[in-house]
Amino acid sequence: MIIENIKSPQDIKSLSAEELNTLAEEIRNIIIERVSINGGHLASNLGVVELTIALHYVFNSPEDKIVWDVGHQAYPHKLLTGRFPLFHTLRKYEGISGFPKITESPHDAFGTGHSSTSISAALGMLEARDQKGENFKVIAVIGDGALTSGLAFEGLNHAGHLKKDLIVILNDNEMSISPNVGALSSYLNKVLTGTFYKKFKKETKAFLEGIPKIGESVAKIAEKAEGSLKGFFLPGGLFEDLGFNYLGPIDGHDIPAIIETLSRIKDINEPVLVHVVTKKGKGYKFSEDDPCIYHGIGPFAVDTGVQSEGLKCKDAGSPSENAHMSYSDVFGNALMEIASEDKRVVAITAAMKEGTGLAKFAEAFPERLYDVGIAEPHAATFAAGLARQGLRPVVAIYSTFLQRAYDEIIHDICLQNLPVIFAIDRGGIVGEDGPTHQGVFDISFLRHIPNLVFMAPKDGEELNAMLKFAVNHNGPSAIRYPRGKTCRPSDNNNGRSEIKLGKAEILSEGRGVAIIAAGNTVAPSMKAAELLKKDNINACVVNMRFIKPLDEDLIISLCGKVKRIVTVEENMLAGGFGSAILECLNNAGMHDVKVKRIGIGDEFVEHGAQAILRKKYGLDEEGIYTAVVQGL
Ligand SMILES: Cc1ncc(C[n+]2csc(CCOP(=O)(O)OP(=O)(O)O)c2C)c(N)n1
Repeated sequence: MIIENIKSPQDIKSLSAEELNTLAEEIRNIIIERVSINGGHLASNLGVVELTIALHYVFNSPEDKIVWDVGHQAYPHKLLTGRFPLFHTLRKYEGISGFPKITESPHDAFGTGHSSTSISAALGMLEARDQKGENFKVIAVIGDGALTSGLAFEGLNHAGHLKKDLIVILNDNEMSISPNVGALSSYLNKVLTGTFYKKFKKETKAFLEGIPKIGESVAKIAEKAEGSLKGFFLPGGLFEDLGFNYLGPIDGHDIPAIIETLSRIKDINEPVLVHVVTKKGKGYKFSEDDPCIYHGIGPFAVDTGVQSEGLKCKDAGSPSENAHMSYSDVFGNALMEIASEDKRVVAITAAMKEGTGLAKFAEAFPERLYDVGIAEPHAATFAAGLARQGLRPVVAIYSTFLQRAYDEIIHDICLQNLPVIFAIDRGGIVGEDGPTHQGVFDISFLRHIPNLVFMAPKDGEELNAMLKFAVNHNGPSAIRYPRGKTCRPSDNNNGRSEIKLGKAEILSEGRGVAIIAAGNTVAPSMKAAELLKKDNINACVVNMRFIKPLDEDLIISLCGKVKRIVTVEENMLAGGFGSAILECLNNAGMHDVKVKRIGIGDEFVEHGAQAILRKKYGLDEEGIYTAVVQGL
């Protein structure tokens, strides 16, 4: 195989066009095979195989910096930059990451996982280069989905002003995770269908001829290529108005065509945007047919395309089947039920309709579902506007992406006490996606905001009840739940008391020690209590339910019965839920009770299976058991 001899991108520069195509085929097969075993991002990677080969052929990484946006499409890049021998460890604990990571390879110019950072980061690198008098190129590769974010536009705006030689490759596959949405997407579509072609053709030629030295020859190539490459050069008025020279659209699966284009724009000393058209999921029938389902997936059978856990999005059951459904699906079903009775309820997603369990809601209430694109800050303030006028917006968002909307939550929603509901999915340890995606900060960054009511359900039934509570609460609220399946009610002693503002529930009575948990740490705490019983230790287990307001009465009343409290949270210890308990005890002058907090210390949580990571941080039943026993 050619790939076996590619130790660095230098090794592809001597390959013939035919060999480059064979290499593309090999890379595609390796990715399909590996993702079918390890899970990961499939469709986005299959779409950029040829583009990645061409980029590495033309530019000299790591001197030249290729900055991937989101980074979920960096598998071909990893394979071309010396990581083929390690590729079997993709996304495994202590293996290679599913995203670019600067500590993993000098070829990973910038770490990422959240979208729309590439243009800003690339521009910063260029500016640093010039400040230091260095000499290299910087290329930002951004998808049409990632381009919907305000951050990307802030970068474009600044780039147009600085007029550096930034190269932006727009990888347009007309898809975000689901089909891309919004006015920008329609604009790109118009460009693709050639609406503007005739009108601007002359001007484009004039622009190309205006490029010093190489301009004339580029214009000739453009003319020659026009027939075969379907409109080789078309102007993108929007980008030109922002100060970019626009080239494209070009076929992103035609390696010689991309190489030729990149070689010619490489030395232009102004911002250039190259519009590359690719097919998401390219080269694997199932992902070409349904790039949404094969965007990010668990293990699957290559010949049938069927995932071990059944395909997502389409198989959510009814609310009564909550046990062993995913939290996302429980949420989606519960919201449908609530929305059918309460016309005020609308749902908002930031390009994550499927992931957050809103696909069925979108089908049932298309006019009440807003997909705002990858625009979390806008999602929050848009919700504030809806709430201000009497609606009950439910913003479903992953914990990690909610980080983007911090100021909007404080300034636009909580300060005005507006009834926006945040359904915070993937709160806690998410696993293989790693440190960019772990949802371990939300308790710390939300629990100090005045007016916000903040809940965490112990299981699917409780999520359902909390959502109903939140919709009827006259102020902002947030419900945090984890990635994965819900547990059985029996895992939590069948606890099912009514949700009351700021009230916890005791699931297991005991003396001497109390384990206080919130959300998905309740079930392992109950299991730990079972283990403790075998040692004749009867621990009291509290399901806190409300991280804010905290049930201070209950905590203080516990102090009469216990000398030790263990708190358990899938969050940073700093400013987390255990800290809230400490503050409560301190305020009440309860200095005799010892508190042991289990959670994440001052470090980022690396990638790996959820179970491995929970064990590492002592968040599983053995860890909780040990923390109790060691303190006695
Ligand atoms: C801030 C943020 N919000 C949401 C996501 C989740 N997400 C990952 S990839 C993606 C779609 C990206 O679409 P595009 O940039 O067009 O890339 P493609 O997958 O189509 O190649 C989304 C919404 C994210 N990574 N970061």
